[in-house]
Amino acid sequence: MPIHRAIEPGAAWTELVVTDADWDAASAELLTAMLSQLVLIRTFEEFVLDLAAKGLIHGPAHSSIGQEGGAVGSCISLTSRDTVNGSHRGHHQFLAKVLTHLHPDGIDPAKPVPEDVREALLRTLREICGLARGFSRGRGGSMHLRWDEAGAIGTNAIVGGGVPLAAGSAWAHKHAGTDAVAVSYFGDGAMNIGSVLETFNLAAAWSLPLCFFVENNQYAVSTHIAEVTAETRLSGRGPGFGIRSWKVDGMDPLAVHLVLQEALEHLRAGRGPVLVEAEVYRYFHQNGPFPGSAFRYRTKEEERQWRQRDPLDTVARHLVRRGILAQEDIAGCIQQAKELMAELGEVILEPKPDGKPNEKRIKPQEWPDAGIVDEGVRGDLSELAELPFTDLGDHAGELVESSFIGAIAGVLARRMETDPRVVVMGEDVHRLNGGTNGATRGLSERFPERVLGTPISENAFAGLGGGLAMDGRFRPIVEFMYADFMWVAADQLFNQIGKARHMFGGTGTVPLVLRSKVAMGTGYGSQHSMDPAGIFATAPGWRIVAPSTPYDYIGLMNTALACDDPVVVLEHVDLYQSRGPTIADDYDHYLPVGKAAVRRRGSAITVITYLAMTQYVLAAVEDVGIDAEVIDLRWLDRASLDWDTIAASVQKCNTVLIAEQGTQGTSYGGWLADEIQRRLFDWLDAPIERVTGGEASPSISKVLERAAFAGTEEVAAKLRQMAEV
Ligand SMILES: Cc1ncc(C[n+]2csc(CCOP(=O)(O)OP(=O)(O)O)c2C)c(N)n1
Ligand SMILES: [Mg+2]
Repeated sequence: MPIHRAIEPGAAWTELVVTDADWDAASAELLTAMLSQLVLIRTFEEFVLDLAAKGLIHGPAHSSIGQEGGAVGSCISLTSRDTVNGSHRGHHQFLAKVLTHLHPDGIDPAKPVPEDVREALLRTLREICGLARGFSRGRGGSMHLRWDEAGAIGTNAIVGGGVPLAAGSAWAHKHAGTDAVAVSYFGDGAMNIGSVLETFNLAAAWSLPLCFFVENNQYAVSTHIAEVTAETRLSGRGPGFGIRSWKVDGMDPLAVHLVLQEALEHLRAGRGPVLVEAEVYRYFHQNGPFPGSAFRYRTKEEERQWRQRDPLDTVARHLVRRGILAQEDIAGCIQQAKELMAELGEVILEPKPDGKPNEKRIKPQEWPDAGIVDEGVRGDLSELAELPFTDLGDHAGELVESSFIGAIAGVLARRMETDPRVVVMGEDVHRLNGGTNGATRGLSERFPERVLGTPISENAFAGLGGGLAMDGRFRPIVEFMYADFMWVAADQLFNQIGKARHMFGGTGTVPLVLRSKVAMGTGYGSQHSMDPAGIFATAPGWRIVAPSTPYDYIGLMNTALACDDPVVVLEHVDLYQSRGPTIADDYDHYLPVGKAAVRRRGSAITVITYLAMTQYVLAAVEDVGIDAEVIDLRWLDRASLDWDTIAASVQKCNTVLIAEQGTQGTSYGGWLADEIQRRLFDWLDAPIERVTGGEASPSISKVLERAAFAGTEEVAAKLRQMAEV
C-alpha cells in the first residue's frame, strides 16, 4: 500500500478577521479619513448612476456601490509613489487612490470639501461623461481612468488586461531602487483568464512588489462564481504560485486596511508579490442603476443581507460608538457631498432646449472637438528632434562588412552600455550564447540585471514590458521568438500597448521595442512562419520597422529605442547570416523616421517591398532584366511611410508592384495598394499589382512550404507579366 504524505504549500494562506478590539484600537484619524473617502466615493457614484438613468452617460457606468470598503481600505495606506491599476469597475479604486494622493493625512469630514478634491471629482466626472476636460480628454471614459501623478496608472476594459501592465510598474519600482509597490485590482471573473495567472507566476518568479487584489463579488455579470470554478476560495490560487495570500471581508474597510499593512510590509521588504481576496458585493447590476435581482440571477433577500454589511454604515457606526463623531456629523458629511455633486453637475449640464421640465443635457462646450479624433494615435516624435540622423552615404568613416546578426547583438550591447534604462526580455535571451539566434550574444554576462529570461508567457511578459514602458523609467526591448506568438499576446500588444497613448488622451508615452522574428522558410510550419507586418499596420498605435541590411538594423533600432511610441522591429531569419556594409565600430547612428531606401533606380516599374523580400526583388529584377525602381520601405506603419519617395517613383514609373512574402489574408500590401491608388490615381497607368504568398500558412514539408510564400521566382514571373502588357 502506498502511503500519502500531506504537502504544505510554501506560501501561507490565511484569513484575517477583525475584532472589536481592532476597531477600538484604530485611530480616530484613520476612521474619519475612511469615512470621508467612503462618503465621497459613494455619493459620486450615486450621482453617476443618476446621470446614467437619465441617459447622460454614453457607454457603461459600472458602479462599485457596495464595494468601496476594499478600495478605501487598501488605498488609504498607499503613498503617491505606489501605483494602482484596475478593471472596468474602477471608479472606487481610482477615487480612493486620488483622494489619498491629494490628502494623505485624510480629509476631515467635518470641514468643507477641499478645493483640490472638488477639482479631481469634476475631472473624473468629466472623463466618465467623455468630456474634453476629463483626465484623458474624454477618450477613456469610465473604464480607462488614469492620473499618473496620483499613481493611478489606468483602469482597463479587458477583464484581466491590466494585470500584466501592473507587473511592469512593479518591476520599475523595484529596479529603480525604491520600495514603492503596485496594486492591481480585478474581479473574480478575471481570476480565470490567462494573463492574470501568467502574471501570478511571473511576478512570483521575479519577486516583484505587486499586490494582486481580487474583489470577489461572486458574480461576473450574471454568472455565479460557483458555475465557473471548482475552487471558489480565490485566494487559494496564490500559494500554488508561491504567493503569500490573504482572504478578508472586503465589506469591512478596517479589515482590508489591516491586511494591507501586513501585505505592504511583505512587499516593501522585497519578499515578492501578495494576493488579497476581498469578499465584496455590488449592490447594482453589472452596469446601470438597477439591482442584480431585477435581472433574476440573484434574489432580493441576498441583496438585503449584503446591504446589512455596508462598509459606510460600518465605519459610521464605530465612529459614533466611539464618540468620535455624532450621527449628525455623519449626516452632515453625506449632505455636503450630495450638494457638491449637484454643483458639479451644474458645471457640465444645462437644461435641454425644448426638453421636459428638469431634462438636462451636457453643455455643448464641454464636448471635445471632433477634429481631434485621430490625434495622438502615436506621438509627434518631438523626442527625436535633437538626434543626428544619417544614412550610409553620409559617413566619411571606413566601411566594413558586417553580419546582420552581429549588427543586432552589437547595437543592443551598445545601447545597454550607454543607456541604463534599456532592459531586454524574452524566452532564452539570457542563454544559448544570445538566445535561439545569437541576437543577444554577450548581453547577459555584461548586464545580468537587465537581460531577463522569461517564462513562456507572452501575455505576461509583453504586458510587463508595456507597463514598464508606460512607467517611463526604463526602455524595454521585448523579444518574441516567433512573430506568430503575437496572437498569443494579442491583448497586450493591440488592446493595451498599441491603444494606450491615444486612449488615455496623450497623457503618457509607451517607449517599447518589440523584436519579432519572421521564420518563413525554416520548416517550422503553419504556426511559426508568419509575417506580422499586415496586422501591426492595421492596428492603431504601433510603428513598424523592417530592416533589410545590417546598417539599417543599427540605425533603425537606435531610432526605435529613442522613440516614445511602441515600435515593432521585424527580423527575418533569411537576413541573420547576410552581410553588408556598416561603419567600423559605430553603433551610434540613427536613421530618420519615415525615410525609405531606394535600392535600385529605374523608370519602368516601381516595386515596393521590405525586409528579406528586398533582396529577392532585386534578384528578380536582375533576372528579368527590367529597369525597375526598387523601394525598400524601412518604415511600414501608416504614420511613418515615406510618401515622398513613393510618390516621386510612381510619378516617374506610373506602374506599381507591391511585393511581400507572406500570406494573402494578413498581407501588408492590401491597404497600401488602396492608399496609393487614392493618393496617386492620376499617375497610374495600370492597376496596382501585388505579389504575396498563398492563402494557407506555410507547411512543414519543404515543397509545400516553398509553394506557400513568395520569393524571387514569383516576383520575376509577375515582372515578366507586367512587362508584357
Ligand atoms: C476579456 C474580456 N471578456 C469579457 C468581457 C466582458 N465583460 C466585462 S465585465 C465582465 C464581468 C467581469 O466580472 P468580474 O471580473 O467578476 O468583475 P466585476 O464585474 O464583478 O467587478 C465581462 C464578462 C471583457 N470586458 N473582457
Ligand atoms: Mg465579479
